Amino acid sequence: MTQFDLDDDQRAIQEMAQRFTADAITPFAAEWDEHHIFPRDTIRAAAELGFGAIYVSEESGGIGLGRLESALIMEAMAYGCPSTSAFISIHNMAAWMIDRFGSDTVKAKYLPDLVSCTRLGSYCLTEPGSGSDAAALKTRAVRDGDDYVVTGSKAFISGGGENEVYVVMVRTGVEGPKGISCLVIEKDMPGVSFGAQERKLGWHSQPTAQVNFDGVRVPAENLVGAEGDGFKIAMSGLDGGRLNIGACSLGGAQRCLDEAIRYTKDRRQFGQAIADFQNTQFTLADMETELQAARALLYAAAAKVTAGAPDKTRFAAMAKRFATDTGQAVVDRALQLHGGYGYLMDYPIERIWRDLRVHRILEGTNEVMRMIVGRELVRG
Ligand code: FAD
Ligand code: 2MC
Repeated sequence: MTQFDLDDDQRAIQEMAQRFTADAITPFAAEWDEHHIFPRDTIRAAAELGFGAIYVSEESGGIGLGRLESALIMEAMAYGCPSTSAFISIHNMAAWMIDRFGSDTVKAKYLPDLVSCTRLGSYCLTEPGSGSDAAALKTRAVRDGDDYVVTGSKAFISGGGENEVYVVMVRTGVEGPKGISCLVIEKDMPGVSFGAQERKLGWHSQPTAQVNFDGVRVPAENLVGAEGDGFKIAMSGLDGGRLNIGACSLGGAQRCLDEAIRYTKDRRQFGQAIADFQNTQFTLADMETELQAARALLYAAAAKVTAGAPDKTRFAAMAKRFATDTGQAVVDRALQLHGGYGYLMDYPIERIWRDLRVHRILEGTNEVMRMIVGRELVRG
């Protein structure tokens, strides 16, 4: 049976993340959402527990854990605030790409500050003209002596304008995936600028902005991996990122299920607790069942990504699609069970509903997830 359960170390990590969330995230999340506060100090406090570099190797200063442990941490933090948890996930993805594929020089230059969250990292793939079709990106980097000169724009960048370190997919060669490379670009390099902060439905505790590069000179030593490896590096980053986003949906949805159980036991209509209606119990039962199913798939996918299994990308895509759709459906039913009160900001449900909505869009839309799975199934 043990293969279907967490081991003692995993439980200890989960409990540490749950305690951190209860103390440092849950009490403040509504205020961060309402006033669009970016909780940089809380993110730095998370880094003191190692959560800024969960699967960065220990040699590079990270805590060197696997993807299941990462999912447990993300799920726990999302119980308090899915938006902040997802932000920390993106930072982890950027740091891991540098650690896994970067030279000793680029690692030494950026990882110590990323591990401690003294500097924060963004992941830059999407452009105004290329979202789902990521390999069509146009931001160009031209080699000139010891530098690359970078020109173009990245859209929707989480942390845009705020973060210090941008892991950017650029075109150094031919059209398509094989002409893409990965470069680390700093906020303060001349020619880097930012669009206005995007005004969003959710994810209010973190900034999102376009990032523009106008002839930015980037030292060639900032290349991560070899020229032409950028698309594969970006995609392998997303194998882990997608698990984490799925985990953030599970954490937010679990919170809403717990809130719904509490609320329906308390709220009385027609002379009885609404928890006593069969409709309520059936709804809660379906929410619990679907969440457990999504969690089981996500943990299985996480184990495959840790192990580098040949089908890891397909499993990460299935898990992301299923966990984010399920999470949204669970939160929506929790809102319904709260009646009109669920629609008010007095309860956390509407915030989590708004935060989880974007998980079905970013890190690859759920249609793209189906494309990844479907085309592999029919491949001869
Ligand atoms: P499109 O690609 O234009 O898609 C529009 C619709 O068409 C979608 O429903 C899509 O599923 C569908 N579609 C497209 N192609 C197909 C197809 N072949 N078959 C069927 N349906 C298809 N990007 C980053 O690089 N870094 C970030 O930090 C980041 N943060 C984000 C934060 C937020 C809040 C948001 C909203 C987005 C963020 N993104 C980020 C961008 C995100 O990854 C993209 O929005 C997403 O990949 C979709 O791209 P698009 O918006 O251009 O939509
Ligand atoms: N790991 C390693 N390599 C991979 C890979 C992965 N997960 N996925 C693809 N590759 C390789 C692939 O093997 C191929 O190499 P080769 O030709 O040597 O075999 C190469 O990359 C090109 O792959 P595809 O042929 O699959 O490329 P295609 O252009 O068909 O697109 C698709 C693939 C649609 C899956 C990809 O463009 C995609 O994931 N789009 C969605 C974009 C996305 O997820 N954006 C998220 C932005 S980040 C964000 O939203 C945040 C909030 C941070």
